[in-house]
Amino acid sequence: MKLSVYITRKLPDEVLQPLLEKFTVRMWESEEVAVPRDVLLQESERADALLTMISDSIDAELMGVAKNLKVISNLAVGFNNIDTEAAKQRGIVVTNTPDVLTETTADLTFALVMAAARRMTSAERALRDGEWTSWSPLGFTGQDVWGTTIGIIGMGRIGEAVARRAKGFGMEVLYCNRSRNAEAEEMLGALRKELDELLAESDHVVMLAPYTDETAGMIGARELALMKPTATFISASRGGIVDEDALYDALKKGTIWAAGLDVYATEPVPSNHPLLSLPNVTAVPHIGSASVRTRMEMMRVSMQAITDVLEGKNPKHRVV
Ligand code: 8YV
Repeated sequence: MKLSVYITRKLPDEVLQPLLEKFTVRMWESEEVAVPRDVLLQESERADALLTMISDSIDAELMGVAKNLKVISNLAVGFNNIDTEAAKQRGIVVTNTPDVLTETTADLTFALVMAAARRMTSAERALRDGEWTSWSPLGFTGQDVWGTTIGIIGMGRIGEAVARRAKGFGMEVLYCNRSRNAEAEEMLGALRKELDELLAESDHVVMLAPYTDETAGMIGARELALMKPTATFISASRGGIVDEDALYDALKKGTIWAAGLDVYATEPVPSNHPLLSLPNVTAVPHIGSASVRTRMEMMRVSMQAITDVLEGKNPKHRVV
């Protein structure tokens, strides 16, 4: 009997082909709506492999019913939706999709720096709403990106890719990371700082740290108050790292200049989310890795991981 794979969101037929040839593949047939919890639990009971999204909570309860489960392949580089301890205890392999999304996510992150600094969202809205009625010397003015200082919190692969872009804009690069990143220091001249120093000295603060017990809520009112009133805050890894109420207050009061957001504490975000009401927020719906090429590559990588584990091979990107 063929081994069984469950995929928690509809994926295009052409990328599924390699799995279909080898395994019995079942799939939640919606691209937009997340698989309901009861369906996920039921499907997990018989699955040898799960291909999951960050919106799926893959916890100990699920692993408890998933008696045959050998591999959880997450379609993301982040894997905070998976209880990795529970997986380890049960001998379940967990994989992710790094590398293929690095440059695409860095592009979007840098775009958010520029959009927030130059307040592109509110300028565009004014234009569309017919409010561009005359030229004024200080109309629609923002803050510069070129020649300023960027502070990157979380200097991993994506952080380095953002730093490379920043060098092209003549920026100085500061970073804060659990461990030293010698390559970023030597190749990009990045300077390692304590968090408070980085916040105080940067013109653009970019959050790229993974969501862990250590980073949850690490940016709150105290941290935002350390930033320059002309500075931008960019959230591009996981929303739960930032206290959104504190961010709202800082943006509303003008403690900081603007924010660029790709990620939120709870996703998807309702359209009446307070942060979306602010003119100095540029917000996109978690699209860091969302180029056609990259998403197709991520799917390919996550399917290859399933094939590898089910065929007894070592997958390339194993996190457990
Ligand atoms: C994913 C992400 O595209 O990789 C990550 O960790 O946040 C995004 O790149 C998204 O999570 C889809 O599952």
